[in-house]
Amino acid sequence: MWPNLFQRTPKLDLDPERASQTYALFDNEQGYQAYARQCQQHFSGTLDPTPSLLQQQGVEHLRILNKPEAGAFLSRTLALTETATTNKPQIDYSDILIIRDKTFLHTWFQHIFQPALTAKLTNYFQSHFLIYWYTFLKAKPADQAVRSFLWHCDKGPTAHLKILLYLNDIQEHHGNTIFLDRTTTAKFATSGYVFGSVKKRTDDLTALAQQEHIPFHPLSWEMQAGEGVVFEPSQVLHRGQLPSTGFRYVLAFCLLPSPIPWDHAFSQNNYEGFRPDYTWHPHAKELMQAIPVST
Ligand SMILES: O=C(O)CCC(=O)C(=O)O
Ligand SMILES: [Fe+2]
Repeated sequence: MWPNLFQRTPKLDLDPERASQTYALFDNEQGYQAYARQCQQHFSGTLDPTPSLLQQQGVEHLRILNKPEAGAFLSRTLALTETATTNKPQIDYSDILIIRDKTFLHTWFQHIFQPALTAKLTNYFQSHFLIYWYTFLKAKPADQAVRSFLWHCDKGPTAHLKILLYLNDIQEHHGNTIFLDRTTTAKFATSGYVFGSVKKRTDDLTALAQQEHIPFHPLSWEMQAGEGVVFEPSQVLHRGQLPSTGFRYVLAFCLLPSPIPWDHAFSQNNYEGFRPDYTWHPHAKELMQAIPVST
């Protein structure tokens, strides 16, 4: 088929001020930078001075669980999850699966946050960290990408991370997540693409990259069950790639600095995230108050 040469590229919503305004909102006005510093002051452990790939480029591919463990977690979870709670299916084609068994969750999360991963995250934040929220997503095959499946950064503080743990092999679904590193993203932020309106997101940044002379080298991996990516969602552009041949099961974690280790924060918080609706505390001091820091 001939490409439609007359089709005009949709106009992107560009505003170069928007990225710095968004970072200032969370980091300064909403107190998340001061919160991160406070958490660092509470930390008395040792840190590794060698920068990880995560620190260098804002995204790193990881083996988190071995394949049998990932398979066991997935089948056990699917058996425990009676009903999939449909979350805005018209928006991002994902169901959120609710895991109610808290002992099961805690055991699995301890498996996931092994000492090596915990050390990497601690090195990144230079403090303890906590699970701000987690979500278990079942993305269904669909052909029109929207929202998370278009290039975007997540609004939020600079000091925050996301982990996407893939629980089944890419060969089962052909979905994925694609990233641009922090340096490339900063160039797109200067061009005004980052944090534009959801309606003006695009799945193809090559034309803007060419126009702005931005080297364009997206990063992605052939994700196998048990592999994951950890990334800076507010500082690296990313987009999901919709599954086409089966369900894509991903366990996602949103992580923030913490004055106490993640498992204390998690268990003291009734094995729940700190934001059931996935929004941000209006001010980070409200989060600090919600964390049981023993003095
Ligand atoms: O589903 C994906 O692969 C991307 C999800 C995403 O944008 C996010 O977790 O922030
Ligand atoms: Fe995102």
